[in-house]
Amino acid sequence: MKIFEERLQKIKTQHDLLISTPNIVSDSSNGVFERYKYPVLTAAHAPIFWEYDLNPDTNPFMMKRFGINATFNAGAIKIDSKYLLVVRVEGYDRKSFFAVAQSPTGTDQFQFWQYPIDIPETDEPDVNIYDMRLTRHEDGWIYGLFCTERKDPAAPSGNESQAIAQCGIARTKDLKKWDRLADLLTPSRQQRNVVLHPEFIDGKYAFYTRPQDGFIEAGSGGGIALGTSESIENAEIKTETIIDPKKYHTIYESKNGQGPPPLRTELGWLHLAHGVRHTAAGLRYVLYLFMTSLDDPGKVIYKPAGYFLAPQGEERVGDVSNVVFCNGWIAGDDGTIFIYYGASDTRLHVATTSIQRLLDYVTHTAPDGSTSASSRQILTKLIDRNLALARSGQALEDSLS
Ligand code: M1P
Repeated sequence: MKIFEERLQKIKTQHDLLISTPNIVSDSSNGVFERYKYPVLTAAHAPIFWEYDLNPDTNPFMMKRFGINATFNAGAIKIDSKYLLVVRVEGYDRKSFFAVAQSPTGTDQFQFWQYPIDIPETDEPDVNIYDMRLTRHEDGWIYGLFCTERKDPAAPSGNESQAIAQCGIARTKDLKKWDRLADLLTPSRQQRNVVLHPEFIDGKYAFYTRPQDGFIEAGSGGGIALGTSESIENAEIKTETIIDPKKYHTIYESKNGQGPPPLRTELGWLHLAHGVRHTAAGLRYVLYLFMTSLDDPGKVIYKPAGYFLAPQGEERVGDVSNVVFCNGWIAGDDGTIFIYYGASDTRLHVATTSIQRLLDYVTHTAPDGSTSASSRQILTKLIDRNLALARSGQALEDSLS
């Protein structure tokens, strides 16, 4: 009894401190966004009553009975002034499920609702579900599109890794009760990172997809695609048109994927996506931005070169290191944008910025010129302009040193 009580008290004190510690800006050096000192969610944020049996008779040593390994890659939405995340929660058993975490500020004090979300199954049960994108659609529903993963029935005997990823679809009004719709049908045998566009396009539901050849490799899949479906209850895309291709010697050389649903802005649809490239140390995942036309959401009109946000410091290390991944952002009423990004498949961080800054960033950062010479020319032009300003007395001489 003594062990139980001592441990419970200690665990409770640590948990209370974790939830109540205010988050503070730790880095605003690039002028584009602010990073924060603490992750907004970690495995340690899981409620104590999820991990422990709180009955001293059945758990005298106050042991964990259901371990939470990681909390990351969250869909995001604001309802009634609450910042709500549908978080990918992964247990020690490697299975992911979804749970809602709520905050009054968007940057700290996130607490999980009592129960994880009960996502109904289709006739073909999911083995693993993850990475939900929340879309408040103009039809009045909130949709959650997520990856549903099952073992590939064609896997050769002894191959316990070969899997098929597809897009599951559920909808809700309150994030509490969810209806499951049929999985999305597309021409691709594998799909991940599917996102529902918030508005109808030509009267149809529109989806960003990521066709891929294998479970990991996008291969001939090409990049981020756009496709439409007459129905959402039995959604089927007949044609996927690549709108943002992967490309040699870029940050999205190996694969890419739409992040959260795009934001409608005065200049166009603002997209946040992840790009992946191979390195000698494995895959590196970074985030980038691009913009598509309001008149033609399939047409990219701005695309800054390179990454917008890359893993830094402790973000670089985790179960799958060198990864940042974003599937949720929230546009606040005052124009603040909260970007929730998973770090190395382990924990969840937030970055804040404003719509004005993001528009400035996408419209004034040069596009990728595809070669070293082009990058050097872009930089040389900037240096020329700055030196001319200094010579004319419009820039501080000492800013040139
Ligand atoms: O492990 C990194 C990421 O890998 C997948 O993303 P993608 O399909 O683009 O490779 C997803 O499993 C994602 O959850 C994960 O963060």
